[in-house]
This record gives sequence, C-alpha cells and structure tokens, in this order.
Amino acid sequence: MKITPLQQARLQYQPKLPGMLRNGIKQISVLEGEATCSVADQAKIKELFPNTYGKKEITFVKGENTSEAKKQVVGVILSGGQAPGGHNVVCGLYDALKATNKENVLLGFKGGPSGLLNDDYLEFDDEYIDQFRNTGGFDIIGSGRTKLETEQQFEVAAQVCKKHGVTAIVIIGGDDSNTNAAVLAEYFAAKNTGVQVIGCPKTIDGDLKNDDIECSFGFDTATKTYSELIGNIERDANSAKKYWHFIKVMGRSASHVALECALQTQPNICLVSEEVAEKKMSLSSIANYIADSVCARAERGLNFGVAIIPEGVVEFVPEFKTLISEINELLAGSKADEFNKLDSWTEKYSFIENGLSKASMDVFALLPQSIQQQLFFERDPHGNVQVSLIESEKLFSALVKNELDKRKEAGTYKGKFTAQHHFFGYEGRCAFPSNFDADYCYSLGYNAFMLIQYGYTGYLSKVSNLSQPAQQWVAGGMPITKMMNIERRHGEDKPVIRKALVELDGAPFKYFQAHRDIWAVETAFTYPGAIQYYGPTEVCDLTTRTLALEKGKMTMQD
Ligand code: FBP
Repeated sequence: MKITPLQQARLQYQPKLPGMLRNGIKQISVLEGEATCSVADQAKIKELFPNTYGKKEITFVKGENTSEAKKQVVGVILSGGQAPGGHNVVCGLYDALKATNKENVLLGFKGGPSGLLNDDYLEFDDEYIDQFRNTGGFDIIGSGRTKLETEQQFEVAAQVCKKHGVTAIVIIGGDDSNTNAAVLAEYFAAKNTGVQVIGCPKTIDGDLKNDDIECSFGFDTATKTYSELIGNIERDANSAKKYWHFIKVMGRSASHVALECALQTQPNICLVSEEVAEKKMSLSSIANYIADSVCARAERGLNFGVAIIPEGVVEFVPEFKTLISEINELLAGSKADEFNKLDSWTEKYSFIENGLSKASMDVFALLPQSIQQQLFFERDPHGNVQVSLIESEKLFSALVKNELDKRKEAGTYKGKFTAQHHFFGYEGRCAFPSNFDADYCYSLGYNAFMLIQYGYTGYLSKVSNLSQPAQQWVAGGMPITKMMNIERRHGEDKPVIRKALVELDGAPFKYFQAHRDIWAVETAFTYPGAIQYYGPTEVCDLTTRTLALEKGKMTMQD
C-alpha cells in the first residue's frame, strides 16, 4: 500500500485519552455506580436477560488497578456500515491489551460478524496495526452486515471462541449490532462459557444516542466531510448564480446528518424527516415549501440556492408510505412475474393504475417517470421497494419545477430554475477521522479493554462529557440492557436499543427552526472547509454543532 504524506503524518498522531485513563494501566481503577434498569419494559427485559440485567454503571478513576491478572484473548468485529474512526477503536483496544500484558492476543474476525461464524480471522501485531492508526475505513479487517441473532449462530460463536481460547468479544456496531451484542453476552453468560462481550457505539447516522451515549463515532467526521462538500457547492452556487442544488445526504431514517450539515452550512432549505412526519406533510406541501424559497429568492434576483434532503425522508411522508406498501402488495408473490412480463411502460402503467387505490394513484401520478420506474425496478430480495435507493433529490427538484411552472403561468413567479443533483454518503464514511473521532474512538477501544479486564460483560464502552476537551472526558461502561425497550420488529416483540430520531424539541432542531426562515431567503451560506488536523485547537478540536447545542456550549445567538 502506497502511503500518502497526510497518511504518514496521521500515523504519527497520538490520540488523546480521557484524563482518567492517562496515568498508565496500573493506575486505572473502577468506581461502580448505581444498579441500572432498562429505559422501559423493565419486567420483560429482566426476564429476557436474567444474567446480565440490572448491572451497575461503571466509571474508571485514577487508582490502583485491581483487575485479575490473566491472559486475555480478545476477538474484535466491525459490524455494519463504515464509520470514520473504526480503526482507532481497534488500535486503542490493542494498545490497552498489550500494555496490560504483552502475552495478550487480539484477533480480528474478518468481514463482520460472519468472520466469527466462519472462523475467519487474523492476529494483530505491531507492524500490521501501526499502518492503520488514525486512518479512515474498516479495511483493517473488513465489515459486514450478517446479524448475530440466532441460537444456532451463538453456538457456533461459542465453539469458535473455545477453539481459540477467546476470553472476550468486542462488537463495534450500531444499535442493532449492540442489541445483538447484549443477546450474545446473555447467551455466553447463561452457558457459562466465560466469554465476555463488550459493544462500541458506531454509526455515521448519529441515531445511536441516548442518556448514556452522547454520540456514536463517525458522525463527527462524516458530517464535517459532507459539510465541506456542501460548503463548496454553496460557494459555487453563489459564484455562478445559476443553479439550485438538491443534495441528498445519508443517514438512513433519522435526519441527524442532514440537520448537522445544515447547522454547519446554513443552506436555503433543509428537510427534516421527523418534522415531515409530525406535520404529516404531503409531497406537494414539501414542494410548495421549497418553491416558496425559490420564489422569494428569485424576487431578489437570486436564482440559485441549496437544499439538503435527508436520505430517508420519503418514508416519513404519510401518503408516500401508503403508496410504497400498496406497491409491495401489488407485486407480492406471482404478481411480480405477471408485471415483469409486460413489455411496454404503458402496459405496466395500466397494471399499476388498476392495482393502486385512487389516493395512491394520485401520488404516483405526481412523480416524475424516472422515479415511478425506480419504484418498480429497484426491489430487495423480499420483493419490497428499496426506499433508500429512491433518488429523492431528483424527486423534489422535479416536483418543485412543476410547482414553479404553475406559478409562472399564474404570473406569480418570473425567475429561472435549473437544478443540479448530488448524493453524499460514501464520500464521508471512510474519511480520515477528525481529531475528535480519532480521540473518541481510541478512547472507546482502550476503555473497552479495561471493561474486559475488570470482568464486565454485556456493557457498552462509554465515553462522555464529549463537548469538553478530551482531558475532561469521562470513561466507563453502561450495561446495554439499560438502553433497551421492547419494540415490534417483523411481527414479533423484540428487546432492542431504542433508535434516536431528531427531537423536535431538542436544541439542535430549535436552533435550525429559529434561523431557517432567514436562510431560506437570504444567502447566509457558511463554508466550513476541510477537516483540520493541525493548528489552533478552536479550529481542529471542534465538536459537532449538534453536540455543542445539546450540551449548552452554543446558544441561539451564536
Ligand atoms: P450503519 O447503520 O450500519 O452504521 O450504516 C449506516 C449507513 O451509512 C446509512 O447511512 C446508509 O443508509 C447505509 O449505511 C448504507 O449501507 P449500504 O451501503 O450497506 O447499503
């Protein structure tokens, strides 16, 4: 692998640990807090997790390390979508493990959870791991989306652990992966395998967040990367003054990524899916809302602008949701073959017209033909429409164009409207981690090993007080069961970590709400530029606006 100058320089960066972990391994002791209970459905969660429920919150403090001196063989797994900083979690884990005992071993299961099931692994050594310090990506061992959830999988996992003498597994993943980590921990405990399980909170989506986890890693870097690109586009728009840019950003269901990018770049429009759902907005009302901004700007001679669209927004539009479920019904079973045999789009269109309710057909008829076709061609293995593949940035620009044409005819709009489209997702998932993510991730990994060393299982590595400098961060652990409740998934009641959507009464959304009317009309763009790794701390060590607002470090006036 050819190493670039930036990569070379980043390899030398020494991530910052929370103050309490900085005194050397021999000086890390445990402070146990209160016993915990789950955020809801306590009786049910307790019944499902008899061995791991109700454990105490843990904080590490400076003091004599009293953990048991035994050889540890730890297996680590990267699970799900890539997020910047994953390599540093592994590096932090490795460094703590080796600092504790040179004989300790770290195994990396390759390609996600399936690596554990297939016994496909590598053993880390200094030479290998040193190439990955402070780099983006998950290529150190690869990632995958296999879910560890069945009893049979757990049995195989137990056998693989036994074969290698594995004493603990660290799962680096999102809400689902950490839910599965808790279930695996319970299984291992119930079977007396002696294998501990620790989770680490990962996802660029920012939706693994609760009273205990202030943010998931990767969110900081990914949103800074997208914001740099959005800022560049804003500057281009403000230079050429001839395009409206519609930018879809990743984030799955929640709009945390879109909202954070809006806070950083002050675009004319940012849709927030959670608000769309709350207000039960229709496609036309959203198009009208954007068109109002286009018109108001056109009146000032500003025939350009930027609109941010969260990846999952269409699923939050009630009428669109109904349309999707009717399409899924319409093509269920053999009806899909019948549909696919039809030659022309005209024939297919009549098939659709006959199968959908009047209300859904009205919505369908509103869509540009390319999107109509996407709804029927892009299907998942179960035959369902893949909503995440819908080009909603094109959908909304087409709907806005229709609306503007109507207004032009009515004489209420005289501007020009030409749209450009972008989708930012993969551009940010493997970026070099910001200093924040490099430090946070290294701390999560280091901390995860301390939890293992002190014998804990079913815990999430927890580093908090993140809006302060790293010296003041607080390291510890929280039983995963504390974050759980029961939700209906695929027709069954399941214990899961609650996914965090954007809170409409939370400080980040309120800040956006207080400023967006001005941003919609004026050119209030801000250009964050590239992530800075070197330079003054107020430039290089900034957290996200989301975290700053949530923790009261930024006010409405800022
Ligand atoms: P995780 O939830 O696993 O962290 O993945 C997040 C994400 O980046 C989403 O934002 C996006 O919808 C999804 O992954 C895309 O993943 P894939 O490329 O596997 O479809």
